[in-house]
Amino acid sequence: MLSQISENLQKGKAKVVKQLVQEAIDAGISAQEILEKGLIAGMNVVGEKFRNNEIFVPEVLVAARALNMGSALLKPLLAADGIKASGRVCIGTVQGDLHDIGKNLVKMMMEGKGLEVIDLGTDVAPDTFVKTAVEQDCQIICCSALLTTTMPMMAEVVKAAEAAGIRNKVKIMIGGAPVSEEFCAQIGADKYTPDAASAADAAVAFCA
Ligand code: B1M
Repeated sequence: MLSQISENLQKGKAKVVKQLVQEAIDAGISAQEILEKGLIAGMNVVGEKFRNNEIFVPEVLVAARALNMGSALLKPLLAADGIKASGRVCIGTVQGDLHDIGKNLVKMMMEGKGLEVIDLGTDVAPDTFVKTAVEQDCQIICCSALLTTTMPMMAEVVKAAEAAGIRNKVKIMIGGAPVSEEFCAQIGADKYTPDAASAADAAVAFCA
């Protein structure tokens, strides 16, 4: 069932994906397993084909739409499964970068753990992250980047937090396909996590 979800997602068959996700839920498969082994597994194949020029932007977008339709069904279940935690987080994709699929998954997993998540969307300027953290009293700023050319904006977020005098009050978490542990240390951010589930766990630990 999970591989059928993955295959149909790759073909962009959003309605079929939605139906299969519902069937998987009804069959008692956990929301996290459906997300990781069905939807994200399918999107990873799409990413690989896009990289190899086997498919192009329109195919990627229909696959992304199928992922979103499937994950919408999982959202309330992830929330119900989650260990409740209290904390407020702001999240966004950094300036110059419009990729939001991974960021939305991180948001969903964090909400599933009971965190309040302020979604700043994509193409978010460093000052917007910092202004939001100050005004909304966020414990964590979460930055996502998918392009090697936009990763340096994460360093700008760290600098903006320092300049605003909030660096010791707010944790800065980073992630996205090109980001790494080494890069995190290099720019002075607090935590790199490779996937949405570990990002949510780390955020809960910071807020505890
Ligand atoms: Co873009 N794109 N794209 N793209 N795209 C990549 C990233 C690329 C690797 C494809 C390739 O191989 N050529 C490449 C980047 C190369 C590089 O920088 N070295 C690339 C490029 C070049 C571009 C454009 C420049 C293409 C062009 O126009 N010529 C352009 C840039 C636009 C812009 O941003 N300014 C572009 C556009 C697009 C689309 C619009 C078509 C679409 C985005 C749709 C959308 O997001 N709404 C798109 C997509 C879908 C991709 C690929 C195929 C898939 C990305 C994705 O959603 N993956 C991608 C290829 C690839 O990754 N193999 C590619 C699935 C998602 C679940 O994974 O986002 O990594 P990911 O998130 C994971 C983890 O990384 C982590 O959790 C998630 C789930 O576990 N995570 C975090 C993410 N954020 C986190 C934050 C955290 C912690 C964990 O803490 C805060």
